[in-house]
Amino acid sequence: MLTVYSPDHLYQNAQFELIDGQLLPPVDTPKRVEAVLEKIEAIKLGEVLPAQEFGLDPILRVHEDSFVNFLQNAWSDWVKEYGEKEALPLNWPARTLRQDKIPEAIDGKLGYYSFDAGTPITAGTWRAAKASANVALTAQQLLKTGEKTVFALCRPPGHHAAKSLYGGYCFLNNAAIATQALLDAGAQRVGILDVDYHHGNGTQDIFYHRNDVLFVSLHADPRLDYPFYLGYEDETGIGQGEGFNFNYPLPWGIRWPEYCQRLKQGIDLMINYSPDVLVVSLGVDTYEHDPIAKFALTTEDYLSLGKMLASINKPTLWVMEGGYAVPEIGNHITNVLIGFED
Ligand code: Q9C
Ligand code: ZN
Repeated sequence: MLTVYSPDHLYQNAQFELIDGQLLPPVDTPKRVEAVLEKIEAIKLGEVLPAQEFGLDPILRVHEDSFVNFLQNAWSDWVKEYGEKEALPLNWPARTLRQDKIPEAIDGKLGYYSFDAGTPITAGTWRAAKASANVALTAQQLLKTGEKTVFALCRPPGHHAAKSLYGGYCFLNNAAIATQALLDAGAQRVGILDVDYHHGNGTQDIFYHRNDVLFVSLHADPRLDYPFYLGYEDETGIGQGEGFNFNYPLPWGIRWPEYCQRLKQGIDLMINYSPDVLVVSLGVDTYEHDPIAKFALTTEDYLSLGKMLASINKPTLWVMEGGYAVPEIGNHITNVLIGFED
């Protein structure tokens, strides 16, 4: 299997992250992707190709202009006020506050365009986020030119980023940008299967009103876990998109036998939809020893997961999302990809 990789992810390298009431070393570290790359090279999974530059157009097909503009300028605006410290929001336009005014001050803008304080903007954030989108777009292009399956080794991840919201370590929604590019190039239907531990709130939101994308997500129950405010079972799409969104909220501690049953249901929905292309938001934070998550999949289970997704039998674009057990992350990602190809 081909992999697409960009070293520019190294530019997202925060000093601190606000997590569980403390400023701690970040959970989303550059080591995650470097460990996956090393494993891919060690087992000779296939060629590793660099990302091509696609410019802003495919990004603006998914994200709002003003949001992209904000991401490009946030660091320099922040530095003018506060110096070179991580930019983190402290205020949000919650419930009864106004949603229709975009503040001029950077503090106001950070809150307006974010939904958590755990996603630091740094000097290199925009460069890394853009490169990550280019990784997914390059993989998408390879698929269009006849590859059956390609792995986009994206970082920062993307599935929490909505049209004009960042959070959950995500700035640009790589899977959504690649999906839209596939549709713009002539695909009629794209299926997105999100197996990251966390609900793909950004991806769901982007395609919620549309019937040209089927979104299926398995994730921790939002009653108990991040991102908390989306990902319930009764979110089934709106308007033309009704019936094209499926959420499977799962309990903490879930093991493979039960997980596999729900995954099978999601796969059956996908087979029934018969997409031209399958996009997989691949997070391996479902691992039993993941430092920020509470499912209980084992290293071997990822082989089975990959094998199961092969039964959908469609051209498949893999987009890397979460997974924070750095010593094992390479095994888990490659197990999925090997299971799929076997
Ligand atoms: N108590 C992805 O996996 N919150 N993002 C962690 C832990 C943020 C995860 C809090 C989790 C974001 C792409
Ligand atoms: Zn996750």
